[in-house]
Amino acid sequence: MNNYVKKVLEDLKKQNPNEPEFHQAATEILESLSLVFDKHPEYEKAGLLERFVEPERVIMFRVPWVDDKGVTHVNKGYRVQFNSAIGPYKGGLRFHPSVNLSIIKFLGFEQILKNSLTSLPIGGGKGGSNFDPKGKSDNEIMRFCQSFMTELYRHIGQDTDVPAGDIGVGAREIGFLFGQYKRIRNEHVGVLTGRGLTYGGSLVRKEATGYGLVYITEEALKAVKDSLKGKTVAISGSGNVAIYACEKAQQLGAKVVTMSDSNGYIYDKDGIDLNLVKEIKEVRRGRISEYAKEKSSAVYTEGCSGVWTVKCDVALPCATQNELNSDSANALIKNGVKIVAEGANMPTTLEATEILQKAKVIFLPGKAANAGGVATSALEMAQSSGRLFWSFEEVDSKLKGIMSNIYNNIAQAAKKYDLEGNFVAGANIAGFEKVAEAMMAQGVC
Ligand code: NDP
Ligand code: 2IT
Repeated sequence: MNNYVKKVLEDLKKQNPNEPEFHQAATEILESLSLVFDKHPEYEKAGLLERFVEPERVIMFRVPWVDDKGVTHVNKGYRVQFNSAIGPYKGGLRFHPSVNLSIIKFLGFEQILKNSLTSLPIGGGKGGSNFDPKGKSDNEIMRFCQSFMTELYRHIGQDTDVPAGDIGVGAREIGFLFGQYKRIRNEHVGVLTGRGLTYGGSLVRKEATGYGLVYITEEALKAVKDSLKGKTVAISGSGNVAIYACEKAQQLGAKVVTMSDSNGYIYDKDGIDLNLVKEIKEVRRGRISEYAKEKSSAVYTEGCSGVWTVKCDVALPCATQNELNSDSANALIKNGVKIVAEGANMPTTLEATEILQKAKVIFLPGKAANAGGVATSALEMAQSSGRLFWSFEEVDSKLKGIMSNIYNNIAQAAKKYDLEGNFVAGANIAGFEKVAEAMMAQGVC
């Protein structure tokens, strides 16, 4: 590894102890960038990498709220404004009990390069809370969101920082967060994306991450003269990304046989009945195990990692970080998997990624493969600023174009550095080149 890059990575680990997820993301990214720094000694003089790995701003705050029984709770709130070189900070909010600074920093760091890959003018940020929305009433969710926004509002803005959804933050939460922002600021602006269609949202945003994931998967298969038609697909998760990845894969003629949640997974030999999944997850807010109770062709198994032992041609991890480890990678390879595309952020461990790449499985990293969500968020921002509302077809065709462009850019960047077929390196390099150029142009800041 380039000596400068190595030193910055070592210092990062020393200066940010107890942040394993941030170390993991930084290790993958910096290893890929080593060759870029060999070519650009001027970057070291400008302290570019030290600046790149340090968030511009980290905001941490208390979120007090009162439950339906009158009991007061306090959660931790975060917003990491990582990099604004190419545009206002942009990235989702995650509400999940596991949320901590390390997780928000890894997500924010990835987001910088992901957003750059979309070719749209958005910087990188991420936020969230260790609040657990599961089992809470709508009123409790509303009070929590109002309290969260009562602090966050002063740090965000349509030209400053534009949050959106992520795990545990969907249409309901975005609505409550937006309502509170509007009330405090007296401004109806595009300060959050993923808004409802009646108050400034964009068509296709709900579907965008899953659809985009499948569009880029199809693009990668096309490059090897193949397609999704007739393929067996394993999907993990049963949330926003998983549901719309399943929908588009089915539309393109694939058979999706699995979905999961944090308790277990279902295998349906006849192919997933997506209407039933939507009813269980989007309407009832239930568990995926209910599917097998209502569908005789399906089997439910406790534990979520077993999903990767199901025979498939295409694997789409769409749940959470580090859900696909070396054992899972080996099981997928043994069953003849052809392509793994990450719908979630960093779902594959570093070791599993290496195993898959060595076995010549096409591997599309999350920052490229799941960029369709944030790209469509940027399209929502454009519509908000222009006071416009584009048709479904218009947004969908832009999304398709963006995903195809991302595939070509990451393939070419890998080729340029003699790493053909290494889409991890390609995505990191292609994403970084634009950010580096913008940072250099703006001086030491
Ligand atoms: P949702 O909250 O809609 O769904 C999350 C799904 O993943 C649920 O099925 C959930 O199961 C499962 N899951 C969450 N945490 C865990 C865990 N610790 N172990 C096992 N399963 C888990 O979130 P999204 O679909 O929006 O997000 C999924 C992934 O995609 C995340 O990594 C997110 O960062 C990424 N992503 C999301 C984008 C978006 O636009 N929404 C854009 C790009 C990436 P359970 O219900 O049991 O918790
Ligand atoms: O990880 C992600 O890219 C998201 N959760 C979506 C972010 C956004 O701003 O739409």
